[in-house]
Amino acid sequence: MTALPPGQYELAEFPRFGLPRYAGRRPGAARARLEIRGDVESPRSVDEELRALPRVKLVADLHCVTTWSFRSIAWGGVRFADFYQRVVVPVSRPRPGVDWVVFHCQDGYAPSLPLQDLLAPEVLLADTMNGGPIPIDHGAPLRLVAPAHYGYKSAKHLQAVELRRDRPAHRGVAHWLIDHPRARVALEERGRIFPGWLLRYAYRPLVRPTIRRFREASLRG
Ligand SMILES: Nc1nc2c(c(=O)[nH]1)N[C@H]1C(S)=C(S)[C@@H](COP(=O)(O)O)O[C@H]1N2
Ligand SMILES: [Mo]
Repeated sequence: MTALPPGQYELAEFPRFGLPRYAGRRPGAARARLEIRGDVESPRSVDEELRALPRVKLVADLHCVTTWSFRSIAWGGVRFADFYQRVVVPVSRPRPGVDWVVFHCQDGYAPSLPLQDLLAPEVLLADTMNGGPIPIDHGAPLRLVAPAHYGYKSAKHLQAVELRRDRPAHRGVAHWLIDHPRARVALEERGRIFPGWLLRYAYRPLVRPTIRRFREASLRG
């Protein structure tokens, strides 16, 4: 097995994780459908179109910015690039210059990434995990899988994609200091201004309490 990226350590179990304020928000699983909106000529809700795309499988590691990684998760779904080129472009017709995507989740979480990064072949809209439907804790009914980016970009419980001509000024995930526009794992882009290696030490003590917090929230249902 290949080495972990800089500053990461492996967890033996796959935790439910996020910013503590999202721990208590548990969207009910529903059929995967996606709203396309933003700088497009024709905002639409797609459902059948999503199901008609070719299905792919991908085994990938998840790297959380707080330094834990969970390895070899088997995802199934459709490529984001296929969704963009075969559904978004013909159906919703993005306006010229669209180069950012904001992912709106059922729990209010809303990370964003450059469109260019999302067109990489390993970026999926996933609806299965390890051979079954994605469990609610891990993002049902549909989640983004973007293995080259820290976990905070991989939107769970997806409900809408917003296309934009610029990076949103709003706080989509958290304070701007901890929301890097690209958050590439290989370059240790954990946040802004502070170098990634320094942020390791700030984040690491938060891992255990956050896992506990999310587990307790899940048990309460
Ligand atoms: N909707 C939503 N997506 C989310 C989060 C969240 O709280 N809500 N947390 C993010 C963070 S910080 C990480 S590390 C991964 C964790 O995925 P997991 O809960 O399947 O381990 O989900 C990301 N996507
Ligand atoms: Mo994370």
